[in-house]
Amino acid sequence: HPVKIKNALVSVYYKDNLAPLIQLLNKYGVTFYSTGGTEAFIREQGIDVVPVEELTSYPSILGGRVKTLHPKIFGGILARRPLESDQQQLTQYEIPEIDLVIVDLYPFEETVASGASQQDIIEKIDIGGISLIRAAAKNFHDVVILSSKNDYQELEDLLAAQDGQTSVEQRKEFAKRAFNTSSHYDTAIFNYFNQESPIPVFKQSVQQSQTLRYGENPHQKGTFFGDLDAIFDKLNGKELSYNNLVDVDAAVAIIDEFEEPTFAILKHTNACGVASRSTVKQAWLDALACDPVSAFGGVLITNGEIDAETALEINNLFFEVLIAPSYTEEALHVLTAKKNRILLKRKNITLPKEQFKTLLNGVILQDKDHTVEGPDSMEAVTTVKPTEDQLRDLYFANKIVKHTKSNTIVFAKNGTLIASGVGQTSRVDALKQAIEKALSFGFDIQGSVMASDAFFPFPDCVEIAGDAGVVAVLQPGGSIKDQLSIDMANEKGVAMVITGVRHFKH
Ligand code: 93A
Repeated sequence: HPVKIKNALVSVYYKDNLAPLIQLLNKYGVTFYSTGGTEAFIREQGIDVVPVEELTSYPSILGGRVKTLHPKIFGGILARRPLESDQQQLTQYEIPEIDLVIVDLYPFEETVASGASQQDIIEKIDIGGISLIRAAAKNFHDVVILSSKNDYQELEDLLAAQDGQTSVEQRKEFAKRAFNTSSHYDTAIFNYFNQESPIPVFKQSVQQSQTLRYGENPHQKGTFFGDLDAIFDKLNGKELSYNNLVDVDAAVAIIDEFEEPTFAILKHTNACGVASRSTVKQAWLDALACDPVSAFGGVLITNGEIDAETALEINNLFFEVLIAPSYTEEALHVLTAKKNRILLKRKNITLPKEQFKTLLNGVILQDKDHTVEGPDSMEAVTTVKPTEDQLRDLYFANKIVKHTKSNTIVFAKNGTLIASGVGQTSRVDALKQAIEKALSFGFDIQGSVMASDAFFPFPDCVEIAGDAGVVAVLQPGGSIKDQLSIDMANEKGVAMVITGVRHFKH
């Protein structure tokens, strides 16, 4: 049912954006009740306002700790309008109905971040404001709650369009946002008291959620909590599915390893093509050549601009998603011809450094795998030392291996992924898969380098790799039988480097 606003309680810490809303409400004849600073602000607008002290017949006490915490205020917010007994009590105790509450809470997080003293931080735990928000949101049936300055404009628009009224659906939407504000606020306070293991607060993830068409499979339900618009501009295509999202996440993670123009093609979160070249187009052609069979229906990502020429090449492939930081207009013209394919333009924003995983009846929170060892962190342990070119390829292979499902073996040559074995239950199987794939696509393994995500428990992998033509091997080391693998490398004339850092991806 539509509600016309008669009385508003306004108590905001930051006053930005408030003036136009107050002016508009004033035009609709709204009566304002307000706390100290806000009251002064409203008066400065030339608008009349009733101090809460006048309503409660109580001063603000304890240095402001108790300002609005009073039945004359909460009664007017919480009273059930349709309930006769509530109405009688409002009359009996001379409590005005409050049908709009605007609160901007004490800036708790900001105060913590500023390095303020404990005393200052504790004072910024808002009690009255959070209670006003909860009360008004609970009574959304009759009350509008604005708990963020981002919502002021929206209410102005609604009121202007609806003759000063709001609908119950609109009030419920504001109530939802209010509980998001209050839960976020309390999580921040909890984290301050619990600094050893704080709950990460993804501001937008809670507010923004989207129901997916389905989960991993059509019989599974799925919802994404997050704000894709903050990361990408979607330029074309259908809605991202659960599996698209998982692959897009993996694609973004791997491409961010590379500085030079690089293209990566992913299937089921694993790279089936990666190449670094002097141009994006050449990177695309060489990434595709790695495994054109797997590339079908894949997720494609680059760190450079897609021009028309590159677009025409990509256009030959059926793919699900393409991600790039920019596209020329001609490239977009080419690529948007097919309506379903998803084109994402990546924005320049930093993603969270941590990740969640659910398991059993809980969740794991861990740091993402940030490190990747370059030539400076590679200790050559064999008689034969890797050449400069081989070191560069080992680095390239190491960047791919850490983003590929374990157990994994990656072959690379000249800044190109030659083949990989992915997600195998034994390292030898991963190696054999890599060899077989490389050969089946006509690659000469001779001269390739090999990276392994974890150590070799036995010398067999090095033996097989050496026989296949691999010239340099990267591994973290750490097996009690490391020496056997090193001896085998020496026997085969293969260079080996040890990084000391394992990159499992389960
Ligand atoms: O210290 S409080 O928790 N006690 C209260 O009763 C109370 N009521 C509103 N803080 C309280 N507020 C907060 O005061 C609001 O959330 C808002 O942040 C601030 C507005 O104060 P002023 O209008 O004096 O600037």
